Amino acid sequence: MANSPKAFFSTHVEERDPLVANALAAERARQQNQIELIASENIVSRAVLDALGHEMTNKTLEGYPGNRFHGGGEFVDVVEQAAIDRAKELFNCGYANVQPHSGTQANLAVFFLLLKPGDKVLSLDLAAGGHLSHGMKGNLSGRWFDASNYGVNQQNEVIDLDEMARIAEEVRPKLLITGGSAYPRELNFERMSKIAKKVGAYFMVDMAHIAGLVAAGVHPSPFPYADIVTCTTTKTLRGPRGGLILTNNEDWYKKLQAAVFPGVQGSLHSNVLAAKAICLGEALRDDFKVYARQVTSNAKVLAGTLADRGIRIVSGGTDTHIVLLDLSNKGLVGKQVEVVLARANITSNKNPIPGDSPRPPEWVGMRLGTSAATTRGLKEEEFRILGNVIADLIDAEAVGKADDVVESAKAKVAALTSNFPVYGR
Ligand code: DSN
Repeated sequence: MANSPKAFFSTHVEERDPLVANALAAERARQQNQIELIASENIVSRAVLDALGHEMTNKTLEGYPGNRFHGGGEFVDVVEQAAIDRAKELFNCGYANVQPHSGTQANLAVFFLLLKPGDKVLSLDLAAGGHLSHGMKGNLSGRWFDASNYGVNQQNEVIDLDEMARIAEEVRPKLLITGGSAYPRELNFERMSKIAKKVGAYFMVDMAHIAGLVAAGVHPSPFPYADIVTCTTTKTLRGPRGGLILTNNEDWYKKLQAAVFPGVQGSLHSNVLAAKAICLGEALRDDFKVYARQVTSNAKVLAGTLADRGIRIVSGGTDTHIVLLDLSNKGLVGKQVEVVLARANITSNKNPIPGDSPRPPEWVGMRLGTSAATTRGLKEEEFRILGNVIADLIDAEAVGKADDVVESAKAKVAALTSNFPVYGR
């Protein structure tokens, strides 16, 4: 392989690095041939991919638009400012920081802003759908801060707000957090903000999973109730990997800039800021509202179809894109079902459910999400088919007869994937 600059700038990955090229090609085919039901995933637009693969990735910058530590930032300023303006318009708030490299980084910046090591936080239990960056012991948030949890009511599996209020009185946290990664129901931000206020806590909403639903008005907005809001741009919002921080508290604007940079991050990811601007622009369009309504409608159909087939849905249903299954009455654990669904080209993940074992191999939960398949164009009819395919596989796996149904399940999935191609394939 020639080493001249000309060759360096013109040789594509297939020639330069066949190992990586093969993996990229295989991943492209996997995404085309599998139905993606992992709730945190989605499929970004071609325009977002254009930005992620753009030369803007070469630009190193620290600081904020118009006030950088390096020269040559004028075009990154354009995209970062567009992302800020669009995030503020989309979520109807006064401040947006669009630089966090992930949702966890965004949460860390909020901790950096509001807390000192040892301060108390109160967040949703991981098994009830919370997130590891809200105080899990293995995460910095749990190592450096004193975290307690609230959970869901044992009967209806919905967040027990009276219990949350009682625990908040007992713990007296400095920060009350809601949101997470596997809670399928609508969050009552108004009541939670009152609970926080009563005990003198700041109220933070991590809307990582539901940001797209909030943007489209399909889920209530955390504003005006939350003091501070974080999210990823990845999930229902359908953008690149990255985070956002939003607030209406003017006293925090300057401190938040410093909390992200240099508080918890160094230089920004220029090309990702361009991709964030694009996805936020897309989310302002009317067709995004149509997509978000379809996401929740599809989730209701999926939950209903599975319930009709005797599979227990945690909390009895869903208000979001998430459908959480309890496989215990089938005598199965989540991992078994994840594997059998994968054999039929359906991608999913095992997940704890409220009260589940702390050991992942013993989790009896399975989390499904409808965003990515909805982006492909699947509607209620296709989700009914998919629900029945999933139920067939679960029922067969429960009696050790998965081999009998995998091929027919795979054929039904193949019909869906070829009727609903991604990226024009
Ligand atoms: N929090 C993880 C999830 O929900 O799958 C990754 O975003």
